[in-house]
Amino acid sequence: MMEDLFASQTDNPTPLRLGEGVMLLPGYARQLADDLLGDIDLLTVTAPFRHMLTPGGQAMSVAMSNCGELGWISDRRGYRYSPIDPHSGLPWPAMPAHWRDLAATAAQLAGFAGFNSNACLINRYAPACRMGLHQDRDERDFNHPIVTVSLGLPARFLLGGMTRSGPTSKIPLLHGDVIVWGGVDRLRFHGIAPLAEGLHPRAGAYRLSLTFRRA
Ligand code: MD3
Ligand code: FE
Repeated sequence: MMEDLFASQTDNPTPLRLGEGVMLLPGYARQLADDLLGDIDLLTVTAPFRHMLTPGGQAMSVAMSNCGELGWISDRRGYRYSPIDPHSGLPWPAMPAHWRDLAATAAQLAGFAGFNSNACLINRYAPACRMGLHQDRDERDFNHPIVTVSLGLPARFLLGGMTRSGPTSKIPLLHGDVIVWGGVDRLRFHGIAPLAEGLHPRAGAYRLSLTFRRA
């Protein structure tokens, strides 16, 4: 009985509105999570996780890879999207069709019909890894939403406002949670608090996030 309740919640979660353009779909990707983690293992044979350099020359604590037509990269020359993985000199691996479909369906549930992502940044957090407050503004058209899937260890997501200073709210993100960010909230400052130690039954000592974008 309880299992049925949870199953239906996962299939058809009640979207929680966290802001005018921010929708949390709790557990929406939970049933796909094992497949997604297996796909990540395959994709990162071709495009291994690496610690990119900030423009200031510091290695990021989060390890990153990408799939899709374009991948987000950072180095001393700045932040940008590239069709080529600078590590291998090869195109990024293709985005699995079911990944793109998951992002499009989640966006639609949140009220953004027709989201056709062409870039997926794969972030891997080990304990103590963090992502400082920033805006995502390397994309061409901020009218497209961003869809994030969280896998593995739980994280505390920090949601700020339109400036770097000012209060942030902390939102727990759990294995299988999906968030859609768009509209007036697309350019909000956001980050991830330092990851707590832990072991996840499927993902081990990591949190992985998939961030789908129209670059
Ligand atoms: C909130 N990643 O890759 S979710 C990033 O979980 C990034 O790995 C975090 O921030 C992670 O850039 C946070 C993604 C996210 C993306 C865009 C947003 C959150 C957002 C835009 C506005 C508000
Ligand atoms: Fe971001």
